[in-house]
Amino acid sequence: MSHWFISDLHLDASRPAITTLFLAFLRDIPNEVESLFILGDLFEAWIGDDLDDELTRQIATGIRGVSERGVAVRFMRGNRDFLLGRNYCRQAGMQLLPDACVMDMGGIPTLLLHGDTLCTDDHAYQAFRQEVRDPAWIEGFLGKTLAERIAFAQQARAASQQHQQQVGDVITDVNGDEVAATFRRYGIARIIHGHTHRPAIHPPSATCPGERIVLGDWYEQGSLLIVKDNGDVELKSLPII
Ligand SMILES: [Mn+2]
Repeated sequence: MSHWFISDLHLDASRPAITTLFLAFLRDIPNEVESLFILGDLFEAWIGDDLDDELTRQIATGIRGVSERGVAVRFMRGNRDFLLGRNYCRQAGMQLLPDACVMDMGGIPTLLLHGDTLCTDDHAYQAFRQEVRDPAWIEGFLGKTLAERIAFAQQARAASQQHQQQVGDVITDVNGDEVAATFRRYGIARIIHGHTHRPAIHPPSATCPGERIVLGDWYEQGSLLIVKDNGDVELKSLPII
């Protein structure tokens, strides 16, 4: 039995090849896989479970097919789809995980994260995150009309792109001290996260007490991490069909 991990698909109607790749990936997951973890940013944007379009329906049907074959599908929210709620999870047959989750994986105490909380050098983003994760803000936002929410999402996306260009690569990556502090805080030996779009397996080092595995995004290809029974890992990319 193995656990499979993906994140940062950023599914969007404007990139149909990735939707096709993901639906084929879902169909091909062997029944022997114990669970599929989706660690956030499954969708490029999410403005509420009441937005029911062709893409969200197709993806819900595809994911539900996997869970009906006995593979547990577990979803953690990312910074793009942090409003994805229980209704959509139910529709897709996936279990909603809290933002930080400790699990034993192949005998290794492992922390699962989307990854944005590790990027503490990006002060502007962390301030934005704190604002929009406030329950009162969320309630207010979900009370707006669909048109208002779509306009907000477009504006937030444009601002985020501009911000990333301005601050550069170092600021948007994880902060080493925060990573080390996170290992100590949770007492774990491995972190698996996405968000930074920098797929890699970082072994423990003088400054970092555990192993950090970063999932890749689904832009030019897919990206998959397999954690086997014995804790061994395989990080691979999936070519666009
Ligand atoms: Mn992200």
